Amino acid sequence: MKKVITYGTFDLFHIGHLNILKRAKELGDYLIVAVSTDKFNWEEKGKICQIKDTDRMEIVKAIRYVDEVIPETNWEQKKTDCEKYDVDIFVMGDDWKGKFDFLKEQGVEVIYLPRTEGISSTQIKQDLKK
Ligand code: C2G
Repeated sequence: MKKVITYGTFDLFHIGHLNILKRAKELGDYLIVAVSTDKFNWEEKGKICQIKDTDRMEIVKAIRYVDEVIPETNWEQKKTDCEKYDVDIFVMGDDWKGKFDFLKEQGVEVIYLPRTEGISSTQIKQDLKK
């Protein structure tokens, strides 16, 4: 069984999120998604989410392409997650291109997929403010 993992905030879940999860699942048989906690988002990304982390995890878990959801609490966990879950493929949108290539050293295939143009949680929030 080929296992795939990806990471994200998935705030205000939108088609860009769905597209990456769909394409990630197409690369294997089992998709694990690590969803950033509110604490991690605030402390490490300076992001305040509109949707709290427990709800974001529940929404992602309900997506048909997703087999398992885990919390993302720090930047370092990718290495240990890939070992712990016996991951074959690590996937991220190409806005992260090159940032996680170190995972190749532990035998994980690293794939950056093109982002979906014209949509982002930040854009949605800005539009709502107008
Ligand atoms: N994404 C996409 N197209 C968009 C928006 C997002 O393909 N229009 C992808 C991103 O590239 C990412 C995933 O959807 O792979 C989740 O995006 P975010 O929720 O914005 O996640 P981010 O803040 O990039 O956090 O450790 C990694 C971080 O947790 C990633």
